[in-house]
Amino acid sequence: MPTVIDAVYLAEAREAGHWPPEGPVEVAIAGRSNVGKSTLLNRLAGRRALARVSKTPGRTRGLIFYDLSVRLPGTGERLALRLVDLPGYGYAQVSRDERKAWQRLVEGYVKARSSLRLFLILLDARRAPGEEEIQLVEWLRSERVPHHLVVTKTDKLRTAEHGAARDKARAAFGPDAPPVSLVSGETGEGVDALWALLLAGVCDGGARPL
Ligand SMILES: Nc1nc2c(ncn2[C@@H]2O[C@H](COP(=O)(O)OP(=O)(O)OP(=O)(O)O)[C@@H](O)[C@H]2O)c(=O)[nH]1
Ligand SMILES: [Mg+2]
Repeated sequence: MPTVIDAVYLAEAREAGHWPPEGPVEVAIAGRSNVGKSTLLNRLAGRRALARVSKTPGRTRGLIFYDLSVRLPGTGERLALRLVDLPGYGYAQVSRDERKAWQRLVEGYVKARSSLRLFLILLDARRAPGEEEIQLVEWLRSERVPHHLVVTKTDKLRTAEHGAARDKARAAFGPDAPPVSLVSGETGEGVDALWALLLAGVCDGGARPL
């Protein structure tokens, strides 16, 4: 796991096009409302309260950008990386218009952002993927955006159930299912392995050392 030297809030974009200027390579964190996006982001950053964790689902409306500076294990090289906390989807009380707004915002971001290297889709370990996740994966595939499933809240499962949770996540996406990682934002389990995957994903795409 890399050492996170610095982690700071950069900006929130509530409208398509209002993105901060492109800079370091970006990893987007998406998923259903309340799935644990902000909690995982804090874990990755090694900070307790960088991103706001909410008791009320559906709070985050914009895309929130955080800049991290990390020291890579082994070489000690420094790398700038941006994590993007996406607004949650699938919250029952959200209107059709709000749903459309989410789509416009996220699609606009993905299409506009050449620095986007990896799109994480979080799934609750206790739920099967829904129509939203299936459509999102299909769309990311068609846009040729590298993406990865992250099953989170694994602390809610017994260890013996982890394999089944991975299989359940993959099964919904057919033979071309994206890779799956298992994590708990609460305990930090699986976060080292996820970091390794992020670094492989961003470095392959030509990450810019500081
Ligand atoms: N047990 C457990 N609880 C978690 C985990 N991750 C998040 N939570 C809890 O789930 C709730 C939602 O967490 P958030 O990180 O705010 O979820 P979010 O996906 O950012 O939510 P929105 O921004 O509203 O879409 C909080 O009460 C967290 O404490 C986890 O890995 N295990
Ligand atoms: Mg959040």
